[in-house]
Amino acid sequence: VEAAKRLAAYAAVDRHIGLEHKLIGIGSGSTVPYVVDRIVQQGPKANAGRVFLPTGFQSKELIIKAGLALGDVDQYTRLDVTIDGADEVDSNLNSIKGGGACQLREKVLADMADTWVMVADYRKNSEVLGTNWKQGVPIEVVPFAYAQVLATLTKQGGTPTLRMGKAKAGPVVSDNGNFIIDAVFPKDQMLKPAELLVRIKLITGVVEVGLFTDLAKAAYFGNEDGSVTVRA
Ligand code: DER
Repeated sequence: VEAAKRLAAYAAVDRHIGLEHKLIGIGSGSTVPYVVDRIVQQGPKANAGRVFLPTGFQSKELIIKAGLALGDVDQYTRLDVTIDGADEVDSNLNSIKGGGACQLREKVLADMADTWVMVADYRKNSEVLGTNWKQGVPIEVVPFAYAQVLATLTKQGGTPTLRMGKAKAGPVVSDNGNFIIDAVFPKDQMLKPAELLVRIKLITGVVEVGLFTDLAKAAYFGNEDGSVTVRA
């Protein structure tokens, strides 16, 4: 799987990050480290004058450790390119994101980018969302409202659970100080992710939803046989 992640990341960087691209968003998760590796391989001359914006703590550490210039998101309202991972991508380039609890800042940097591209291994390549990713749609909520949001999601046909820490007692807390609810929905709702996104986003207390619709220019999937599938 790691080789497949690397294949996707390298193909996306080689195609979408040229010398003219100076403002670059870096996503979160276990595939984007290969994106950063490939950017570093372009060499110091290519990276001089570039600025890299992170989508969370892990992403920021990646940029710093790679010796790339870290940008302050307050100083920019647009980016040339953002490359990010995904938990699952459907045939229309809609995706479930937030497995790493980073979807709020990830969506900010996706919105800012002229080009937003996803990179993933073959496990994420689906026809319909929810086919392979069984953990549900990650939803960032303010802690004050999580019980009400759980109840409303249930009323709307979802099966929601508050995401609890593994190496931490109590709930996972996002980089923004919020909780994450993972909600599984029936297939008929997952077939229309843009409508589902709006329904969830309108629930009081919801900060952001891990459904990325009508945002991606392309998705790159590394395959076990060493090939790369590009959906654009
Ligand atoms: O949270 C996210 O959306 C991240 O991009 C992440 O879930 C991507 O998954 P990966 O670790 O398989 O790249």
